[in-house]
Amino acid sequence: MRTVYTDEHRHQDGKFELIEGKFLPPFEMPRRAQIVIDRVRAKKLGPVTAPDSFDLEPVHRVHDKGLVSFLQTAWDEWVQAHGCYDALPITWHTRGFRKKPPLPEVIDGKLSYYAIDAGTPITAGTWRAVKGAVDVALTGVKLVNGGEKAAFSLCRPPGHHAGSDFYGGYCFLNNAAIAAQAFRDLGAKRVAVLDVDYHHGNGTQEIFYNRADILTISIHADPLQEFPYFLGFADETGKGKGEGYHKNLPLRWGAKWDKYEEALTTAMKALKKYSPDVIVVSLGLDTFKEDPISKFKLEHEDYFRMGEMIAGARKPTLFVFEGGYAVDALGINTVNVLSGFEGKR
Ligand code: OKP
Ligand code: ZN
Repeated sequence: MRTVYTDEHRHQDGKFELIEGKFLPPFEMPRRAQIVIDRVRAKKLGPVTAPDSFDLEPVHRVHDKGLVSFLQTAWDEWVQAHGCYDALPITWHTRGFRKKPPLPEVIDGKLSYYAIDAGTPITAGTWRAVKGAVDVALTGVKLVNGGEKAAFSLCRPPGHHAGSDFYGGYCFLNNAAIAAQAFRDLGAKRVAVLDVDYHHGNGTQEIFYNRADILTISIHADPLQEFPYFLGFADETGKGKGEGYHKNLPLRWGAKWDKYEEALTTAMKALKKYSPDVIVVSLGLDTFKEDPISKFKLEHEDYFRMGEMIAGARKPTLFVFEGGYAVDALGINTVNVLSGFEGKR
């Protein structure tokens, strides 16, 4: 299959994230995408194409205009206030505050308003990288919509934690959600998003929660144990018209392939029953046993099987890259899924 890729992602290169009480170099680093594109080329998965440049209309179909323009100007506002340091919030809009507060006038307040964590630095190049990732996703849509059986959008930074009007969890704009909506706008009647990242795809869930035209399914670590903690439980099944069109399959820490396969089998059953015109896969590889921030135990070979199972739906499929932080193994695991999908081991 074809891979869509651009070096623009390198402009998201934060100095620090706040994790476990320490300021550490971000786990979400440029080398992640580099190692994956290197492996795609080494294994001759297929041609690698640069993305087209799209305007922001498909972004505004899923994201609040305020969030989008904030992401474009936040760095300049921050530098003016504080100088050249990564922009991170330290206050959040939580219980006990006004339900719908006005947007603060100052940059610190805006960060607190839009961010969900202190692990997602806004830097000088963030917008450039984020726009590149969206272009990569939308170019993948164009390929699959044009008749390719499958494509791989090698997006970085990832997207599935970003919701209609919030960002965080290393994500700024939701590449997979933008892609899913774009498929709808190009004429697909039903779209399914399958999220296999270790973390719950809370942004994707929120964006499509009351819609029946986009089925969303996420397999992830139990939110009682893992980020993002406050969404992703099994009893969240959609709302209004969307009732029955969202599925969460949380697994406990330590899950190996046996547990994972059960969940993926359940997901694939629901997906086949829905019979979408196209599938978007939020492809995170942080379920790997050596991932430094995650606690599932998948092995290299399990990713072939994952790809084969997804191929079992026999639908046009767009893979959108998400997480995965065991960087040395990331190329192998990613390409294993894609090769498995193509029936090659
Ligand atoms: C982004 B994606 C570690 C906390 C980590 C955020 C993780 C974001 C993951 N216990 N903080 O879903 O791979
Ligand atoms: Zn993740």
